[in-house]
Amino acid sequence: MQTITSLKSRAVFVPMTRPLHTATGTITKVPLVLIDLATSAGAIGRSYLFCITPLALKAQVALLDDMASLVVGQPLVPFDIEQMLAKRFTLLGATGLVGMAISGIDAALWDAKAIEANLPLARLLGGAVRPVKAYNSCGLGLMGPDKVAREALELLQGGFSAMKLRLGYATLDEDLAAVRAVKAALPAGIVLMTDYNQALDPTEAIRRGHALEEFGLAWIEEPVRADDHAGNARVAAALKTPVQIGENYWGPRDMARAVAAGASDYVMPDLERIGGVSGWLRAAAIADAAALPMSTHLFPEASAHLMCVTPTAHWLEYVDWANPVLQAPLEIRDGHAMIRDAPGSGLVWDETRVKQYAY
Ligand code: SMN
Ligand code: MG
Repeated sequence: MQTITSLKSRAVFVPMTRPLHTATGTITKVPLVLIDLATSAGAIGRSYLFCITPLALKAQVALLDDMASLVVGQPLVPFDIEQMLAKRFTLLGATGLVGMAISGIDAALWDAKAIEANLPLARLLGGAVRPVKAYNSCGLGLMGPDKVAREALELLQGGFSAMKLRLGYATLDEDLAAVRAVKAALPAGIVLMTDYNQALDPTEAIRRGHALEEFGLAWIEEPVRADDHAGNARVAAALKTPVQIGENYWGPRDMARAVAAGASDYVMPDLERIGGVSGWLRAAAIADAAALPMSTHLFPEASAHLMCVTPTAHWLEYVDWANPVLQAPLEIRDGHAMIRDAPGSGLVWDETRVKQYAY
């Protein structure tokens, strides 16, 4: 039985092609923690965490370094390690940096298992490697109608036929102006998602949602506070446009509560919050049982593999944010993520760039 011989984490702060202005603030550089988990068979499993702000980088690395003591020397059995970590952190709470660390370790364990099995992660999990339908999420922040219209055209590169516009301007009129400008700039038939990043209260979300109905948006994401299941349910019931949430589910049980409350029409768990690959598989079962289309949130490299074993797979969110530190970034062709038929989840660091962007 292979064992885990080391768990190493490093912080990088990498440049972004397009800065992202969301209703919660602006991201101009990407704070990532890169995880390398080595096994006694000589495999290295990798994953990364997106810390939103560089202020969390040192703490995330320190936590992972300390958690290494729980993992090193253990057999390479993701299920057992997930159960052990869940128990250890029950009283502290497996959310925030702790939840992210657990998810990151889990994703690295599965990557190592796939590498040891000499299989792409999708195939290790019993799926086939196939093109995964993706939308372009690299930009379209709160920049006003002229800039978003220009950027929307640029986002068609790569053959994308879908993209996501951030909303949550101070007024409904500004939201409408941004949507109108993007719709006018794009060819007919391009699918447009929108994301409020929790900016509204339910009453305002219903008011704005009704005003947006004429545009035939693919979804309205996180219109209200992510943990307000009742509020999300009110909005989802009131609007014709589907409501999408999920990037802030802390594990499958949290998701199950939101689904039971009818909080959304669509779900989009986030690999680093849902509990890594193990958490994703349980989340996919919940979405399947409730017949909810399931999309991904960030982490397109590993998430593309997971979509190949997600019964209600909907849209892969494509961002290029980790590309500067990847030897072989995820390839996009005709708006689809092209998973390489190579062992693991497709993450290999470009060590020169990792040094260059070390934080
Ligand atoms: C988002 C989340 C986190 C960081 C940047 C952007 C956004 C998305 O909510 O869904 O892409
Ligand atoms: Mg979002």
